[in-house]
Parts: sequence; structure tokens; C-alpha cells
Amino acid sequence: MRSWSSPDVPSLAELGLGVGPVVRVHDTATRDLRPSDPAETARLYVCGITPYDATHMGHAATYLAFDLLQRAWRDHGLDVDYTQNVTDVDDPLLERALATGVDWMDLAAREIELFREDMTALRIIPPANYVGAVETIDLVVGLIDRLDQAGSVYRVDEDLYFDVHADAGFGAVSGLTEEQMLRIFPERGGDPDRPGKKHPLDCLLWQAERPGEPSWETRLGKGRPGWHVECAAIALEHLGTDFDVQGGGSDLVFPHHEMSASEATVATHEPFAQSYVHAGMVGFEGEKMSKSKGNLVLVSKLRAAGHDPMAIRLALLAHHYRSDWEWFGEEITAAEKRLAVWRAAVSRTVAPSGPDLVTVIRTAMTNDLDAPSALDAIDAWAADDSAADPQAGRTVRTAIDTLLGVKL
Ligand code: 5CA
Ligand code: ZN
Repeated sequence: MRSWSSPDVPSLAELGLGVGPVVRVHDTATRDLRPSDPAETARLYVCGITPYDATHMGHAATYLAFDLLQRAWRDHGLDVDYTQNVTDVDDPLLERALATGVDWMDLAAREIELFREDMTALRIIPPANYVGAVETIDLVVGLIDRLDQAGSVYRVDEDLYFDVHADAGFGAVSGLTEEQMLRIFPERGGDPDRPGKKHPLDCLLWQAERPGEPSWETRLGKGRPGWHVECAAIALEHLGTDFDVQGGGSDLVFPHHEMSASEATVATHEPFAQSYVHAGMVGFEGEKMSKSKGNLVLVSKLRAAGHDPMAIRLALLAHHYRSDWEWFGEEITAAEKRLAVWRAAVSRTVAPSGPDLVTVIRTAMTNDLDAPSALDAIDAWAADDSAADPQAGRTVRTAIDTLLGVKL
């Protein structure tokens, strides 16, 4: 499906500043920082939205994290091949459509369009391949066939399940014990207690048609794909195996990323991804952000209230992508102040050394995307009126655009 338009990402190398260091990011599977340094092209998959609601600050924070990763890779001289999915048919979407009396396809189309607008406003680099589940049914069927050939598929009533223990490495992404998995699984769409399953953690691959729900006629029968196998099929099709980074919010570590990785590995006999990178969860004043609590902080609402999208972006950048944090309303005011200070600072005719600050920003960003440290360094540079580099304003303005995506 259509992606959104890309922000311009200026090249620091073209300003004579060379390239940035190798990017290191935290890998959930090894619980360590890992260098990510492919030969030419970095391959990235990030789990996209389920389009039943508008983009909130948590979604925005997650997509911003992977935008920063792409900027750091590019600054190191790499191309990036980026795929993101849209879960445009799934239980939460169908439930919301039913509850609000809207056609599920119209609901999805409306929310996807709003998401595109929010991402464009926030200057988030778009995926080259933006792929919906609905347009991927054939790919999913193909992957389920491969899993079946590997002997890892079984039937419960008319539905198809994946035998997670067909993958000897099952559990390697999350590092959770079986007890922990069993606790989390039902909270995140799993059905451990369904009679007929071989193991409680086995996950749904194909759901046979249910009355009143959309379905597709395929050689597996009439039905629709399970969630995890969708992302596995899309990633394998567009990126191949053993791609550089599988990303999303930390709520996806288990079961989603664990299951997708196992399914892909059993089907291909190759690793799914090299690193699994997860953004922390954003809450609201001490609570989980959720529609039912009525406390969603929507990017579109902040924009409509007149807040500069670059201030929204700066407010998000003030938190390390891996930390869980809470949104409090005053953050946007602080970000607006910072934006004004920076805009004035880069407009100075002379300023402290630009290249020195660029080195500090690059070091911070390639050290697990440490945006808060980069912001601190820029604040200090903006407050310093001691030196006299006539090029500094231009250099720093470009670096902030290139590496942090903030247009001053
Ligand atoms: N469609 C699936 C992924 S295949 C899904 O999780 N959709 S979502 O709309 O619920 O979330 C979209 C992305 O935002 C996911 O990467 C998810 O991990 C992330 N996300 C969801 N809620 C939050 C939150 N409160 N804070 C940070 N990231 C979040
Ligand atoms: Zn996904």
C-alpha cells in the first residue's frame, strides 16, 4: 500500500564532515549492545499499526526510535531497506468496527491515512515497502505451506496451529521462562487454554471463517491469517532471512516477535533477524495509555491544538527510546522552549565549534540511539557564547536535521 512522503535527510559527508561511527543498538535476544554494520544496505522491519485508532505518543515514540536508527545508519554511509506492515485485518480492528457501526475497511483506511499524516508531520522516514495484511494473504498461505512441509502445523477444529517446539530455539528472543510466557500469552492475544492444542503456547496460523467476519478463499480453506505469521511472511518476502533489525515496542517481544522468529526459522532454516530492538512503553500520568481509560494522547490532537510537530518530536526525543516513561502535558511546553532556544542559537553569526558538537551528537546517537545525551550537548552548545566559528550555525542546524530529524 501507499507509504508516506519522505523528509529530506541532508548528508553531513557533503559538508566535509565524513561519516559517523558504526551504529550499536541494544538487542533484546542477547541483552547486549551489538554493532550493526552491514556491508552496504541495512535491512529493517518494524511492526506497524493495527489501524483501529489514531496514533498516540507511544506509537510515535516507537516509530521515532527506528527513524533515529535509520538516520544513524545513513550517516555511517549505508543504504536502508525498510519494511513496515499494517495489521489491517485482526480482532481489535473488527471488534472496534462492530462496536462503532463502521465498516472495518473504512475504519482501517481512515486510521491509516491519519497515521500517514502524523508520520509526515513528525518527519519520520517512511518504509520503502508499506504492506497490509489484506494484500499479503497469498504470502501467508505460502509460508504456512512451508511450515506444513516442515511438519510443524496441526489442525484444531478448522483452524491451523504452529507447533512452537518445532523450533529448537523457541524462547531465544524474549529469554522468558515457560511460566512467564504462559502468564503473558493470554494478555496479548494468545489462547493457552483452547482444547485440542498440543501445547498451550502453540499459536494460531490460520483462522477458519467465522460468521460475520471477513475471510479469504484459499487452498487452506476459507479464513484469515493469524497475526505472527503475517509479519513473518511480509518480512521474509521483502527483506529475506537474517535481516539486520526486527523492531517494535517492547509489548511485542513476546509472543509476537518470538513467534514470528520461530515460524520464519522453521520454514527457512535460517535466522529471522540479527538483532531484536524494542522501544519502551509510553504511559500517561502513571497509567497505561489506552482507549478504554480515555487517556490517549494523540499526535493529531496535539497538532490540531497548534503545537509545532518539531516540538512534539523534541518532546519524544527527550526520552531514551528504551526507557518506559509517562507523558505529562507540560512536556510539550518544555519542548517548545527548547525549540525556540535552538532556533535562536543556530541563527547566531558566530557560535562554538560546529564539528566538535557534531562528533558528540554522532557518538551519542550511535551509542544505542542516546538522544537525551545529544539534546544535552546541543543545549550546552546553545548556552555557550564563548567561541567564534562563523560556520557553526549552519553546520549544527544541518546535523540536528540529519541525525535527529528536527528541522529548525
Ligand atoms: N500491528 C501490531 C504490530 S504487527 C501492533 O502492535 N499494532 S499497534 O497499533 O498496537 O502498535 C503499533 C506499534 O506501536 C507497535 O510497534 C507497538 O509495539 C507500539 N506501541 C503500542 N503501544 C505503545 C506504547 N504505549 N508505547 C510505545 N510503543 C507502543
Ligand atoms: Zn508485527
